[in-house]
Amino acid sequence: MSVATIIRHEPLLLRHPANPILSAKDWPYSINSVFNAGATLLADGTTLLLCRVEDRRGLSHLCAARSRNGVDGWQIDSEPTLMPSPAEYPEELWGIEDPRITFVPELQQYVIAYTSYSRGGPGVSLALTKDFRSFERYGVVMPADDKDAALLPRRIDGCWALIHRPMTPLGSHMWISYSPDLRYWGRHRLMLEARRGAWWDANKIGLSPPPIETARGWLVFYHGVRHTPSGCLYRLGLALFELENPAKCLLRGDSWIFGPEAEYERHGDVDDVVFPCGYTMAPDGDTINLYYGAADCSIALARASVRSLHDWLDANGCCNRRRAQDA
Ligand code: BMA
Repeated sequence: MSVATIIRHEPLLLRHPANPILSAKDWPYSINSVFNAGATLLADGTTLLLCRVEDRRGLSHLCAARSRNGVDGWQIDSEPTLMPSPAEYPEELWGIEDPRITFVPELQQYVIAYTSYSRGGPGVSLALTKDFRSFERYGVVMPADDKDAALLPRRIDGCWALIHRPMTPLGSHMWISYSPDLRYWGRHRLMLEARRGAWWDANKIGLSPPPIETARGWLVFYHGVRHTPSGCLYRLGLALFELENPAKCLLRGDSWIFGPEAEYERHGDVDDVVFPCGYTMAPDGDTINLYYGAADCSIALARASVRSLHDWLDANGCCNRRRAQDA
C-alpha cells in the first residue's frame, strides 16, 4: 500500500469512546428512540442538544438535553420541549423531526429549521427562540417534499439564506433560497447535485449540520444515500462553498468521509445510518464536535479538525460542477 493511500484513508472523524452518548434508556419519560439532534453552545458554554425523540406511536417531537462538557452529565428536560402543534400548524400532524440550530447574532436568537411531517409530506418549518424554553413558530417556509434545512447565521448580500433539500423525480439535490424577512423565500438556486449511477451519493443528498463558516468558505457536511437491495446506506461527504456566494461550490470530495461502521450505527430501528444535524466548535477554534443520529436509535459524537478537513478537500476535492462521469 502506498503512503498516499494510507493518508487518504486516515479517519477525519474520530468516534468518542463513550458512544453512543444518549439513547432511550437515558430519557426521563417513556419513548421509543432518540436520534438526529441539533446542537449549539449556549452563552455560558453549556452544550445544548435539541434531540429528535420518537414516541411509542412513531411520531417525533423535540427535547432539549444540556451538558457542561458535551459528552456526559446530560440534564434532559423532564417533558417534551417542543411538541408538534397540529391545531395551529396542521402541517405538524405527523410530528416534527431533525432540527438544525443556527445562532443569529443580528437577531440575538437561535433559529431552528426542522421537518414538519404533514399529510402532504415533509416540509421545512422555522421556529425562533432565545432560551429553548419558549419558541416563536414561523410555520412552513418550504412546502413538501422538502427537508434537511438550515439557516446561515448572517445575511448574504442583505438577505437571509436557507439551505434545503426538495425531492424531485429527477433526484434530491441541495438548494439555497433567500429571504428579506425569514418568511418569504425566493431567488432559489441549485447548490449541490446528487450524483448518479453507482456513486455513494447518487440520487439523494442533503445538508447535514448547518454550514461551518471558515476563512476559506462555508464547510459543508452533507449526507448521501445509497439505495441497496438490503436498504439505504447513509454516509457523509464534504464540500466547500464561497463565502459571499454560498451557491457556488469551490471543492467537493469524491469519496465519503464517514459511514456506518460501529455496531450502534449498523444496527437499530433503521440499519446503517449516520445522520448528523449539529456541531459545536471547541475553544481551540479548530475541533468540531459533530453530533449524529446512529441507526435512528441513539445519539453519538465524533470529532474532527477544521484544518484537517480543509487539507483533505485540498488533496481530494475537485471544483468542477459537472464531470463526464457524473452525467
Ligand atoms: C431520512 C430522515 C432522517 C432519518 C433517515 C434514516 O430520510 O428522515 O430523519 O434518520 O431518513 O431513516
